[in-house]
Amino acid sequence: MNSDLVTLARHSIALQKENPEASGDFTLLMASIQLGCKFVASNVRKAGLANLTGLAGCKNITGDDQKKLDLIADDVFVNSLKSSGKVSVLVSEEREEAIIIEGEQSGNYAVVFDPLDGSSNIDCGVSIGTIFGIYRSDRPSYSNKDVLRPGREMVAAGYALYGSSTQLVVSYGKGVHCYTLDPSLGEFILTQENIVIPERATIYSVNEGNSSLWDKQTCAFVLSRKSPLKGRKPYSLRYIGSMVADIHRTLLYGGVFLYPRDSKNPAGKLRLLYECFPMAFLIEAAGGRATDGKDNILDIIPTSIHQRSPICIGSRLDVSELATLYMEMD
Ligand code: AHM
Ligand code: MG
Repeated sequence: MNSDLVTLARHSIALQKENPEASGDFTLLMASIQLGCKFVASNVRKAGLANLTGLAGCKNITGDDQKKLDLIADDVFVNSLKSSGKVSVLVSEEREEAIIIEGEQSGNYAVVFDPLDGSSNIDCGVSIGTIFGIYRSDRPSYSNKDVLRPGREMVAAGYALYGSSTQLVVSYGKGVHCYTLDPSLGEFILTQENIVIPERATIYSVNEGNSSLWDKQTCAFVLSRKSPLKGRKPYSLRYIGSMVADIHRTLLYGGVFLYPRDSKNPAGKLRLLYECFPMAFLIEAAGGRATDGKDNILDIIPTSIHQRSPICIGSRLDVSELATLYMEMD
């Protein structure tokens, strides 16, 4: 039995030892994110028992039906992050406007998050997650501008996966680390350090039911995975419909996950700030790549907090092949 437990706090403090500017604020901010994740994990586990499944009866800003757990998760993260005293701007998928925190409760970070991603899967017990990205925000007056910045400027990003176990996957800029919740201790314990994504793998992940609406580059790319050139193996299709679960598999096993633009959704479906950016931040830190077809996802400058983006993300060589198709086919 391992008696030298490396908790997330211990690990992140150790990683920051070389940073002379580290004040401990980031560790406190991460503690508030961990608390939110533990609360959501516990409620996801008992959702069917505690009457937490089903719709709340309202829609969010991007038109999705909100589930009861969407709203509970949102409240828990907002309260936990606000009370940390380390945050000045909060953007949640579930709220139309950014929350600006001024005065004594305010701090030097801005956090963007999707409190419960993949929530259409709650009622059937499929894995769901929380996604977050963190910017530093040192200005004296705080506004949306603190988060309308390229994803590359984030200082950390991560997701919690509420699956067969609860796992928190985080990058503080360099490396990607996985912490697993030990329910008996209530602590996230380091279980994988410096995860590296395979540079190619034979898995593709996309909602192929939309294929009649795709552009020709996406059609050609997906066809090239299923019917590859001689000598290459056809890829397997894996699609859960929960971005966190699909990206977690992609990070560990490699392959490519796509949510492309289509004729009904010309900007794609997934949200840039709190879905695409954090995932691209993690996958790049693990050696992979993320593109919208033309630009690296992390280089896009958002113009609004709920902006959508097409995304192709995963193993470097696979993603590069889609980027090449976009360059070659007009
Ligand atoms: P949500 O934020 O409303 O849960 O929607 C995002 C989810 C992602 O987790 C997932 O990748 C995608 O929507 C699935 O969409 P679709 O059902 O169109 O395949
Ligand atoms: Mg979402």
